[in-house]
Amino acid sequence: MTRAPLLLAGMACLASVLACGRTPADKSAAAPEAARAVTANTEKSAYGARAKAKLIGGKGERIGDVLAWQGVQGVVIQLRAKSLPPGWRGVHLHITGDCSDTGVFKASGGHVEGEGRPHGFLHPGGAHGGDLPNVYAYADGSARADFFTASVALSDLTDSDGAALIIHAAPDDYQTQPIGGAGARIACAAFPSSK
Ligand SMILES: [Cu+2]
Repeated sequence: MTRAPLLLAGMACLASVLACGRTPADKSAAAPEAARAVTANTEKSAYGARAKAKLIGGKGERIGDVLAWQGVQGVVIQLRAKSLPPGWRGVHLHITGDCSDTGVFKASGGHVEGEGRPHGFLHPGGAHGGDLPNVYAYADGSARADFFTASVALSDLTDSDGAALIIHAAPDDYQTQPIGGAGARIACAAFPSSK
């Protein structure tokens, strides 16, 4: 995505989807009110719109899927992965939907920065619009997480250059610049451009 100003001023919400907003299953009951709310808050993303991305590992092999789903207040991002190194791993949204440089994944660019704040949920001036909480990979390499962020809209992820979800080799400490000490990029999922 580009560095356009954020559509929402709030920090990313770290609470669970159930605690923080409506679940996707509530769509039918909430739809009339949701349409008005999205107009006010996200301007260009339709409530319920979705974008799917294939998660690839360091050799280009498919190791999972990422689904981004526009809610009323922000985006739910569902990560389903396997074959990761066990332990905590940093996860961020990067600015370009390009995973073509397999195993390096620098083509995805830097973090979605939003309003130009520094990286890190625990940085006093943070955070990047693309910051997400760490994910834990179990001993079998599998990881599952549902994230919610109010710092991006789905249309930011599917803009003219797309966006990528990157999994890093180390966990994000949420403070160190510029990426929380999360190290190398070990997996990449590119959201396609919708334009
Ligand atoms: Cu990153």
